[in-house]
Amino acid sequence: MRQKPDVAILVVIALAVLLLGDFTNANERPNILFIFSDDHAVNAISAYEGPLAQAAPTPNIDRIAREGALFRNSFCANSICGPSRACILTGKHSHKNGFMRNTGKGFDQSQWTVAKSLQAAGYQTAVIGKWHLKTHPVAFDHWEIFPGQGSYYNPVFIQKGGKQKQIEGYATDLTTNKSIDWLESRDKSKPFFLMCQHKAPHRTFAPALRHLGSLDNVDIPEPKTLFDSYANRSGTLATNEMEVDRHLTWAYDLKLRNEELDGVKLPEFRNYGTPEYKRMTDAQRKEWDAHFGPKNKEFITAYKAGKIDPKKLVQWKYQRYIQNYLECVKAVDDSVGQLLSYLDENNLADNTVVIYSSDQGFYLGEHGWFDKRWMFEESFKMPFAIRWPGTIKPGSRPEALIQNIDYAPTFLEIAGESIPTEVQGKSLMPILKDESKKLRDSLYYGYYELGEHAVPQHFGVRTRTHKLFYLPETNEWQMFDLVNDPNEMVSLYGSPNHTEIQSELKNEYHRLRRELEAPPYENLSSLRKK
Ligand code: SGN
Ligand code: CA
Repeated sequence: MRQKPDVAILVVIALAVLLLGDFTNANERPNILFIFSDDHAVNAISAYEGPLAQAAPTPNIDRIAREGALFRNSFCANSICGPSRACILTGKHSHKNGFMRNTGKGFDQSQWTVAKSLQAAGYQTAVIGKWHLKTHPVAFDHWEIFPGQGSYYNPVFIQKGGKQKQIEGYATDLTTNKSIDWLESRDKSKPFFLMCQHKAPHRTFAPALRHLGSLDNVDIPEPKTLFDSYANRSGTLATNEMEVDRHLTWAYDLKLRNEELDGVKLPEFRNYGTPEYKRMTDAQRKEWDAHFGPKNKEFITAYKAGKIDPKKLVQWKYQRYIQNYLECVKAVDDSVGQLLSYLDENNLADNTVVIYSSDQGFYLGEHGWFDKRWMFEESFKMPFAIRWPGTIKPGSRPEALIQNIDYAPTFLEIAGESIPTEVQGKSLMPILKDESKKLRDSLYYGYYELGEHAVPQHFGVRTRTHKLFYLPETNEWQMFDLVNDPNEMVSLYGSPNHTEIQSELKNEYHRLRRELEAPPYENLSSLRKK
């Protein structure tokens, strides 16, 4: 009889230990803050020390790189928005997660995602900002997303439950503030997984009012390939509709409205409208006009006087484009600064893994282009900076080839969860612990889009030193030596001096396609008829 109370006490103690153990464990599991932007090229991040680093520093993104690791060989699996996001959520290539193009059907929410695993493991999950997967987020305790591409000025947010609400302000700032509000109001007994996803610096490149003019007196260098003739590569390059010269539209992209033309007929004029200008409040529009008005007048006067020859015109367009783009980046960098400060002030910095990335790269005038899609370096590369105090050595610069399909398994390993066998990516954990480690020798790429900007479908392989890709529509192969021709100006495919590397790359391409279970090339004519 005397034993009973002892047993009860033991049970209570055991339960307390178990509960406490669980609780401590939950608190110890690292938080994951994933800060993600849209179309932010590595060349526009100063930590990457590219040609624009001096003109447009990004001190806050650079802080993540300084205090953690910066991956120079980080790539997407498919250089376009929705597909990149689907690769991130599923850890799988586009042909496996089904979201192969922006123009396809919505993301299949019945499949496994990293958010589902993290939520089930007790993480509080949230996504705020650009989503672009058509079907609403699943496995996020909180979400507030832009419909489709979203807008820069006074954007509409769709809130969990489907209600839409327009909010006055600038999209990047609103996305940041909402992220911080959520961090404040979350259940603090649980670890968190927050995806803070900006619209910027995506087209139409509309900067925040506070950044207008901030680059006026800065010399922004032109890329070496701004006047690329597209010789020595597939003829399809010359027919892409993403040239700074011919396809950036005057009012929409370059902020020179019809009303300001003063009777001048500008070349390549297409009326795309002025959606952001129309969205502005009177007060916002006044500040916008005070900035662009006099500059536009000066340009039109010079143009009328015949002072702007075709070459100068491209240079003017490039400057106008890049200024706006880089000014959009400034607000993204501010956002990173605010989020890092929030972590510092709330004693969260030590136990939060912070990532900065963007859905794909972007052409900042290289090859005469804007936009993305191609497997060429500028759009294939994704920025990837990651900080995790105590695990990642500050200032790490891993050389490993990584891809967006690796993020999901990495997040799972950070959270101590197992990685489903269907996941095609690999956890970055070995590299986070030791920057000299590598995951693979080659990467597979597949681009499936059919229309906009007229970039053809292509599929390829990239190694540390070379790249090979195939264009089914024209039945062409392209091959580049990335060491001797880093700007990818001459395809070596078919060159008698490179037969050995060519067959090695082809074998590797076919091996990857088999390993990843890539489907046969699509029948494009029947797809286009649909
Ligand atoms: C929009 C843009 C394109 C851009 C695609 C894809 N046109 O359609 O220029 O390539 O998005 O971008 S716009 O007139 O709407 O600005 S993505 O990042 O969402 O994939
Ligand atoms: Ca994008």
